[in-house]
Amino acid sequence: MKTRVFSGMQPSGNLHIGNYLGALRNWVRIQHDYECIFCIVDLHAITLYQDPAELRAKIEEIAALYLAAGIDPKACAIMVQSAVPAHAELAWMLTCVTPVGWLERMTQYKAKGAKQESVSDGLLQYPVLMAADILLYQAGIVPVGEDQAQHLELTRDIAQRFNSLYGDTFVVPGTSLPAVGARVMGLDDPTQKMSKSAGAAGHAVALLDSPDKIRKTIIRATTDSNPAVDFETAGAGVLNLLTIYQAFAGTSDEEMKARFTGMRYGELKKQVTDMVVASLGPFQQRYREITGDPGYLREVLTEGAGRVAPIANDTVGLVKERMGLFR
Ligand code: ATP
Ligand code: LTN
Repeated sequence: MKTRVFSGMQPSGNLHIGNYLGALRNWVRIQHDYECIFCIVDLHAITLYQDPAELRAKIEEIAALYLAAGIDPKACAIMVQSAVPAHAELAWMLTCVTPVGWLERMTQYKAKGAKQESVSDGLLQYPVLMAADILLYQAGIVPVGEDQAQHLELTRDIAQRFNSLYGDTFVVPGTSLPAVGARVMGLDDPTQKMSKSAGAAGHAVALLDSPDKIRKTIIRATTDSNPAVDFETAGAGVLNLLTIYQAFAGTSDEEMKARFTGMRYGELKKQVTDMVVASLGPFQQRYREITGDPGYLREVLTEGAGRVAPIANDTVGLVKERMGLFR
């Protein structure tokens, strides 16, 4: 049997090049090597308030972006988390084997919680639901960006704790990070990771931004006080621009040095812009084609949920058996 892969994104904002380079692109690369499930994690999105009408529209937008990036719905299941109730059911069972202290230590919880006046219990439980997503399908590999590495470590801890309390039940999953682009930084502030929910103009390049908007965002990107590119002393902003170029172009480290050493920042930004615009063009064209047929999107999501539900239900059945719950 092929190893199973599971990953997901929250329908909580506009997908950006960090989401693409850190995760989505790698899903496309590995989709034929494994049995893949790609999820739109709407239950995660509501850990922070979402406008209901916007959330519903975003769910379909993310599905269309998965397809536009090249995910093949015949080879992979594309599904919405809330369409398979077993995600929430398993999350509760895992909550009961997870010490609160493990959750309070999560950096995402601390960062997102600090921005809220009042923090929902859901925000604290967020990584347990993520563990449920993965363990429900006995996934062996989880391709994500670097910011999710801590949550995956917690998933492994939860799986191991459950296995030792109740007997071998869950596959303990591995993390898969890309070599280049695992952590794309904000263009306005290269000390912060590029994030969907950051919101400030000039922070991110969204996958659906027009060429003109992309150009304006990259031209304004924070650099440093050097006059030109020097790989030894470059600040985080310049390194981030170089990473974005390298990730899209697939250039080796040596080629990057040969091409960019001594280049003035105006020219660097122009080359990065051209690379990003050229890479996103075909992607945006496919997105327009896909969204022209909303019936097709719904079909893909219904079929995806139908395909994975029996796997999810089997796991919940097994967990109920192991824990002594009523069957
Ligand atoms: P939010 O700001 O709403 O938390 P986000 O931009 O962090 O959103 P997620 O939906 O949380 O996006 O992440 C989806 C995937 O994209 C995850 O695998 C995550 O690791 C990856 N990812 C997110 N931001 C970046 C980034 N700046 N660089 C590389 N990968 C990223
Ligand atoms: N927390 C993840 C999204 C997510 C996920 C998952 C990723 C929810 N469930 C399961 C991989 C596997 C994030 O990117 N913010």
